[in-house]
Amino acid sequence: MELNTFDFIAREQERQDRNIELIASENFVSENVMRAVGSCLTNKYSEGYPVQRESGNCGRYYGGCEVVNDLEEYCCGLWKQVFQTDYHVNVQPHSGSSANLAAYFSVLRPGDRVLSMDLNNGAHLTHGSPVNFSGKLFDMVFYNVNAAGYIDMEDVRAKALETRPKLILAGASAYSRIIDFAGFAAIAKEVGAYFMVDMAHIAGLVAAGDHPSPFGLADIITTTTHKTLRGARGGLIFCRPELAKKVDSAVFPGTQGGPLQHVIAGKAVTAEEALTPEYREYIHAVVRNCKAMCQEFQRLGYNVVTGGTDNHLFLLDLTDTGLTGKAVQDELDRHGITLNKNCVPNEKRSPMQASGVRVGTAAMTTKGYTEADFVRVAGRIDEIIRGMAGQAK
Ligand code: DSN
Repeated sequence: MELNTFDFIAREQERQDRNIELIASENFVSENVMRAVGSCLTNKYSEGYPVQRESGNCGRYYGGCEVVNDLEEYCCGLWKQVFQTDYHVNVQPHSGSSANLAAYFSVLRPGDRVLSMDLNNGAHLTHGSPVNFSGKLFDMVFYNVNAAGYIDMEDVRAKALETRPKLILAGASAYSRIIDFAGFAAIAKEVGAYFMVDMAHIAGLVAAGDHPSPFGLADIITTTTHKTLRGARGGLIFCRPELAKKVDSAVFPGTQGGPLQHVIAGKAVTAEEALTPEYREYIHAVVRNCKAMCQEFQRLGYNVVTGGTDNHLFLLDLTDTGLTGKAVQDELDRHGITLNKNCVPNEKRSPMQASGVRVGTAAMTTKGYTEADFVRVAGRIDEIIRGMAGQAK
């Protein structure tokens, strides 16, 4: 029988049901998020913004926007509640990368200098990687992590004083410790730089009070809505009210056309869910589970970057095993355990091989896993690693 698209969706559903999902940036959304994202709102064009937004914009470029205007305003209001902030919010970015692109363009011109963390030390591609628009468009300089893998705040300050960036960026994709937003803000103030935070990974923890908030400290804050926030796939930008016009113009017409109103509806459902006491409990469990699993790996003799975790993820440094992160990722895939290879600080291998793996607990906590379940999975991963190429640890 001939295949159709729904055969692939059924296969993927089966894979998601069967596998143990430890990719730190993934999660499982609710039926309501699915319903919103799969709704009739996908049919609507709505370039522009609802007229009453703070930025004094000129409205939509299409008729028939009365419902989506209300929806977008509703969504914005919910996200302000989630983070208990009076910052302006733009809910239109299609992704975290789009949010970062627009955030940069709201206050920077091509060639301006940005101080950020290196991809190899745990940052995101859009934080200045030479293969990404960020590294191609801006003059990127990087701060380091120290020998233990912690962000080196003395190095941040020294680099800021030396290079005088126009913007300092904090945030990461593979960093397991609390980020000192207050320390970054003080350094940005000292050198007269904008301070931007990409909180995509830890946004759920910020919402639940399990990580210090960047609100009140950063000028611009970007996030995705599908990682620890457990919602529709997309991005958000928050900014101080005085930057609202610049940020809105940088999203539309600067870097995007029509917003995805079905995704904005999904983001609104995500925010409704993030405002519940159950969501806060969920995030507390994610953090608890992560500590338990990380400690089990350490008990089993593994080297954990920074020696532990404060959030929803940790990095195993596999250098001592002689195995690459890629080999371990592939072997775990064969056993139905899904995670991703990751560079470790002072990485000697290419990012395609890498010397570590990143482990996250957000997705399986959604499926109901407890600390004991994560400890059991750590033991299973250890067995598999020990079995690889006779590499007993
Ligand atoms: N690529 C994502 C991650 O896995 O962390 C970040 O956007």
